[in-house]
Amino acid sequence: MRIDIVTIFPAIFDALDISLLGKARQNGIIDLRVTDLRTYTHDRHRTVDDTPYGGGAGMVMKPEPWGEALDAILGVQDVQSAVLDGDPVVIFPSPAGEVFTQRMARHLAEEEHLVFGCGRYEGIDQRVFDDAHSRARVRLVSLGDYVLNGGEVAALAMVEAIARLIPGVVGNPQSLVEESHEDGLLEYPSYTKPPVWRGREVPSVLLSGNHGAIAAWRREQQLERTRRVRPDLLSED
Ligand code: JDE
Repeated sequence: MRIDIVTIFPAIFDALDISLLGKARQNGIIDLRVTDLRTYTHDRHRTVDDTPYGGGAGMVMKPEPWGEALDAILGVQDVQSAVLDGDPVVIFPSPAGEVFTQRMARHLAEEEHLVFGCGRYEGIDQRVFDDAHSRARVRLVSLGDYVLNGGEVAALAMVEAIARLIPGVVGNPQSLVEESHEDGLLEYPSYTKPPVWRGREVPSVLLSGNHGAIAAWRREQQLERTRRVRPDLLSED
């Protein structure tokens, strides 16, 4: 999979050089490229923002550097050709977007080419999204109902959630199906040695060797935990 990231803070994505994702890049499973938006400015101060039309607090990201950056990544479209299924998906992390889920991560992990556009300030000139729509499948995607200073940290989270689902990135594929959200429930509590630690015992069923009883206990723990902290997950289908 190819992943492009456009940002004014490329150093934030140095985090993707390490651990499992770093290995996947070395192995050629993921072709990840980070573009500094300021590469596509042409003034002495490398300006990427300006005051909002209509007034208001804060600054808005100018359209021109975004247009040039996306032209370089997506290519310039030859007239009014339709946007197709196999076209790149451009994701703008934004509190105004649809909420990112494990289901969305699974779908995006099947794509050939993802582009993350990381906005700063109070957002990006709306025409950048409208223009990108003519060449790519564009989605505004939110991590949740809170505001970050920029899309970078949200993009990092989404890249990690998506990339680990690509075959070969996570060593043991079984670990992908046995985790929170893959079956719509939260994880059961886990224990390892020693059997008693600071007077706290591992639940005896886990030491019983009775695999049926262990599976039933874990399922009950998942249901109880989900009911208690995330009842919304049980009422959805
Ligand atoms: C992503 N969940 C939250 C923030 C923004 C007022 C203040 C800030 C692309 O446009 C953006 C992006 C971001 C950064 O992302 C998040 C986020 N998932 O905060 C703003 C808009 N209005 C705009």
